[in-house]
Amino acid sequence: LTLEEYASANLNWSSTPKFTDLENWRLKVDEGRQTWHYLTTDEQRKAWPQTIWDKYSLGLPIDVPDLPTPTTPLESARNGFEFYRRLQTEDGHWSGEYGGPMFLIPGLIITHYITGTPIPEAMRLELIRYLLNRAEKDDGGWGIHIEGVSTVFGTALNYVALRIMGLGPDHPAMVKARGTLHKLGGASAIPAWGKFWLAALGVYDWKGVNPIPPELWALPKALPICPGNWWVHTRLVYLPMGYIYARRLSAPLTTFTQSLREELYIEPYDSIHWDSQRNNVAKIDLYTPHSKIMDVLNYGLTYYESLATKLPQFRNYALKLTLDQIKMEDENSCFQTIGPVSKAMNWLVSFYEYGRESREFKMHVEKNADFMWMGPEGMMMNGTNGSQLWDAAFIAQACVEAKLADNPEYRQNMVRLLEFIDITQIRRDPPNGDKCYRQSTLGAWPFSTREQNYTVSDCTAEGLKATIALQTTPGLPTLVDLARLRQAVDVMLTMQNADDGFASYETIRGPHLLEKLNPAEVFGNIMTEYSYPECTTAVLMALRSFIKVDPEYRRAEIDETCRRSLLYIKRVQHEDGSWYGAWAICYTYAAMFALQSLASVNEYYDTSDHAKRGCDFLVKHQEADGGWGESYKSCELHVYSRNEKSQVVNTAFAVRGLLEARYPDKEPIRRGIEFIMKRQQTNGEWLQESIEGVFNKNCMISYPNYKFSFTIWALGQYASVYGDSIKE
Ligand code: LAN
Repeated sequence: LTLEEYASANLNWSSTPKFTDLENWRLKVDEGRQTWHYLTTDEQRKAWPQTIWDKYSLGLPIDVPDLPTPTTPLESARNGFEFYRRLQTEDGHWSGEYGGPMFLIPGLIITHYITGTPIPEAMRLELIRYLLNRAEKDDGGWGIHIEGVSTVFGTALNYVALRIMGLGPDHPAMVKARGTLHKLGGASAIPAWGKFWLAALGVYDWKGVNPIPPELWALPKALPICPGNWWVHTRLVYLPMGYIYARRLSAPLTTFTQSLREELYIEPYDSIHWDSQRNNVAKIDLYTPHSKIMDVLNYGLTYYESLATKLPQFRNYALKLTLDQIKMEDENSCFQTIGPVSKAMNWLVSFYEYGRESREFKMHVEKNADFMWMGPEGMMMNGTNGSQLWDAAFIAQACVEAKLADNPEYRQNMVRLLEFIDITQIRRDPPNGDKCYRQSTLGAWPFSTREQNYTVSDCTAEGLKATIALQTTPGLPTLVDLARLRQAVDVMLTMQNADDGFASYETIRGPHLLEKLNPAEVFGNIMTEYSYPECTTAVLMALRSFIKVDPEYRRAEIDETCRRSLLYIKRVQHEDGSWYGAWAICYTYAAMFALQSLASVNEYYDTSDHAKRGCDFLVKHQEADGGWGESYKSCELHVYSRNEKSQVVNTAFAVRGLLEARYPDKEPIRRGIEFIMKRQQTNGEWLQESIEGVFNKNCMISYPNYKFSFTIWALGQYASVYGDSIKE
């Protein structure tokens, strides 16, 4: 069946349908590239047997022997790695799901529908299974991320995705979700990005969408409002959005979309006053309300829109600029784009601009696969094309700290890991870098794969640290030579901000005042880059480890950069001793980094008021069971929020922070370590607990590998400081 036929088939599965046979799924890896394949014949299955990491990812039982009960931290770390090393893929990295956000699958599926691109059958079934599994138990809706409460954004979009994939309106899950959507006021109050997708599908009127003028791309870079000065993710989402918006492109009305128009709203579609919907956002969804200036600007731009259609020359010129930018972004990222939102949108643009038979369109279809991940609950769309380099860099450093890297038994694991880090370093600058506002990439490490091709400050830093840590381990080869280490340093040295900190992908290019024009409603701090304690510490520590292997190279600049980084870390510490973490949950995560920065210049608990206050904050939040458990609410609310249960990952963060700062009382640290050891399973593994990561303050994202890398790291670090004994 085509998608159109599925969508109008109104399937009403009374019970759970049969999904796929999980034993047929295989993960293919190639230089970090991860794609899942569904085998359909016995021949294929015989030629390509299921691996243990396939089974582990799918939640199938794996046969891993029990290990002797560890009595010391290093034994525990070793057991952990005994288990974890079985999951290393043949190209040397550790794969893993990178889900969490619940607004990614809908964009992809809506684009499949609009472009008439069939969804491979196994994928369609598993996407359905995932969305059904991820529906809120009580009300059947979806939130902005897997642990959040149901919102209009999550519920309306995932409802549409399931309807497109073939669930009929009378399917019990659809009835329940629709009930929740209607209770929340219906889809008219969906946030801006939801309005965009629904309008593209033809079930929301473009009049109800605030203007997204492509003319922005004609502005000179000297103006702060030029998109070249925004945070790169925001700029690259609004790029294709502007194209689709300016041309008001919607899928043709069919009986199916007609029906959606009736299902999604609590009022008759034709009676909706679209002009009043532009600023209508459901209360439950709203995280960053529009500023007054934003409303005034939108008012002016709406007026401009009525002119733009009458003056097509300027609009067409702007569309041409937009297309050039999209083309450069597609080519520079091998059609993956920087992230999953722009991925679907750029694909949609390639359909309207070049057509289904074009190379661009076909490349986009092919690279969609890089974002799809099969987990125990079904198939999800990852937040990037994976977290390959990031996870590899952490486990490498953890293994060195826990004395696993120089263990001859693990030499093969370490060599393959180093080979992966080696090939993932980016070896060139993007062509037309200036024209498309790109940061230099030569020598940088990306978050996922080299092909994805984006510099990230702290990924470069962790990549460099991991390389040096492995290459200085006796018995391991040198694959990345000094010239390439220097290139990594060169990139980092271009990235310090005027406020002395380091941001994520680029330097801060526009004033933070631009946040007043944040149009997304559901995210905070997305308009410009910001400095972060995590990124700043990572770079600082990378530079400190670099000078040990190359003491002369650009030494004065390095020293100055480090000095200033420290000023930043101290300046952003809060009154209560805490630091806010922007990329994982939350205060425990940031404290681990910040305390490390301080320790690098011998500022410890006993010698530094900053370190002392940082430790006191951590210790104050230790739970009775010896662990730390922080909830994602910390990120949203900017106050430390307790999780229902202590978490091994937060505990590892906190313990590492205290160890860095040489907290004088061993007992809280020892109890944290004991907690991590107690949570370890008899086969060496740690089980998945609450979600670990975050972005833009309001959306959580999974880092399942942290439960291995940071636990092993903390265990190793404890042993380095106190010796390999857990005794009081
Ligand atoms: C990531 C993932 C990694 C993360 C760290 C390296 C951990 C961080 O220290 C720097 C920022 C970075 C690179 C980061 C930025 C924002 C990303 C790409 C994500 C959190 C993964 C998903 C998110 C992306 C923006 C999701 C799509 C949503 C939009 C709002 C466009």
